[in-house]
Amino acid sequence: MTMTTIQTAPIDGQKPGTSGLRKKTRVFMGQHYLENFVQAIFDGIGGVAGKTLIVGGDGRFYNDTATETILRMAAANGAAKVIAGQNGLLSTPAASHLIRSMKTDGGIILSASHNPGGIDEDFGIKFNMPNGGPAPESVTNAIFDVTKTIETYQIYNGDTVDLSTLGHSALGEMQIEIVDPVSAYVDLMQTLFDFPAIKAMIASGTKIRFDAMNAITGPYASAIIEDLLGATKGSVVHGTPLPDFGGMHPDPNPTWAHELMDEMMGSDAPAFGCASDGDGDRNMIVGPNCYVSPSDSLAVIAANATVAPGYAGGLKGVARSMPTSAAVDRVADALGIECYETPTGWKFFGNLMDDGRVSLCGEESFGTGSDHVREKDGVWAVLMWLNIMASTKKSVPQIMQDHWEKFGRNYYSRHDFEAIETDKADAMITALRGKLAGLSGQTFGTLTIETADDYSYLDPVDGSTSAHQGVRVVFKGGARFVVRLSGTGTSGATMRLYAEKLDMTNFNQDPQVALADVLSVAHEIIQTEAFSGRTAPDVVT
Ligand code: VG1
Ligand code: CO
Repeated sequence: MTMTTIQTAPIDGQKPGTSGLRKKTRVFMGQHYLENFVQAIFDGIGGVAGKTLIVGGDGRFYNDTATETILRMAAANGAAKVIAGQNGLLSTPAASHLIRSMKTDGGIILSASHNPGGIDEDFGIKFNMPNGGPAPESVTNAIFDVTKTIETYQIYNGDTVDLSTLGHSALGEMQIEIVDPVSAYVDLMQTLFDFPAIKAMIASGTKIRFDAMNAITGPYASAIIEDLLGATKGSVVHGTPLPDFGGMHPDPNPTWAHELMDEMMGSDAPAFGCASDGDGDRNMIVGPNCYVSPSDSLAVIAANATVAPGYAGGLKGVARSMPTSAAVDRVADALGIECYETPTGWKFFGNLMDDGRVSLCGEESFGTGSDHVREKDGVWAVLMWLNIMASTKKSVPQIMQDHWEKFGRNYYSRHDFEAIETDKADAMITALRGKLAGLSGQTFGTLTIETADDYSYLDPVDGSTSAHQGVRVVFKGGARFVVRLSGTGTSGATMRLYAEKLDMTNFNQDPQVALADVLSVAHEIIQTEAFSGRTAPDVVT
């Protein structure tokens, strides 16, 4: 047994953001960087002695080394067992499922999600609780506190670790189980969706394109969509997880999944197009010539979920992040179920799901999921859409048109201004906050401001409060814009500007045209150009 206590010292800036700690890969590769944070996780959750953990990641560069380090540190810290995905791979939703189904004490997920991967790109790590969901702020704060005082960490140096062979082994006293990353997840999906109906739809000629963006969902999508549901081989593209995602930016939005968008907007488009992100928790849905905004996707799923066997009993309630459009609120109203609004980040949905208040959750950032796990789930959303198409016998454009005719259309768009110098972005937000009190009643063209505030969330389950979760300005009639700074970036600050406007009669405008007045008032109030020098967004979704 070669268990070593290594002397270390606090490293600045190990504060988890919206979804774990994300930094440049080379930062994580720095001396003691990963080890300090892993020890802080262990200490922050009250130690891991006697506990069982799940470990896995999205396969990006450094995933394998980091997995092995975590195993060695878990062994030295007295963990009873670590269950790891083969070769260190697990999608985020699959990890969440294993944490829950194997009744473990939580898990560590290695991913920077939709951020690019590689030695010069991004890496990340987060802790998920025994419920399978991302650690809440109370826990991430405790972890951060440990990073500020850490003096030593424990690591086990004997023996080699074989991550490639399925089955049981040991590292010192700690048991290791290497599991197939895909099979348990595939079993779960079959309990939720009508596979025979989807299979029949595909057999009758419905063509699918799933762009896995060289990230983690390739093996999951091939097993489900090609092998089980019978889509032709090649329906899944970019299906092999690569350490640098083959240079792709694995963020499933129209900008980064442009190959898929080109195909779906072309003359020979498949009936259904979709993409997922680095770690498999995001999804984009596209029909022929018909991009589905994530907020609309959430609303459509809420309105139709009962077609899927796993949801046939109805939804308990729904939840959306504050910047997500109110399209789902209108569906919840019609269904007579509760709709909760939470801050950005999946960690805020966990309590609502655990408390049995909601079955379906979503974010405007291409995240949808349900209480089958405690993470958003890209492949799940794809299967839900396929189930809806198979059951309603409608195409994606028909589903959207019918939905808007019934509920109205919440025109929606997010504009991202990336890598603004941090002090400029901070000054911009500070100035904006300072203006809020005086805004209500002011008129800009045809828009009059009704309310303006800095969103603060009171968790109805545990009573905790999360303040400063985004500035929101609501106009008379319900149009609004929201501004917040990203908590997942690794260079500078990214300002996200979200705009929304409900239209009950005109459903086929370009969202950028429909929202032009809201966006222009937003920039007038924010003073974007004066503070940041930016005149146009880097990414529009
Ligand atoms: C972004 C999204 C947020 C999402 C988070 C993690 O956060 O806006 O909705 O929950 O990423 O998604 P931010 O703070 O950058 O706006 V994932 O798929 O990157 O784990
Ligand atoms: Co992700």
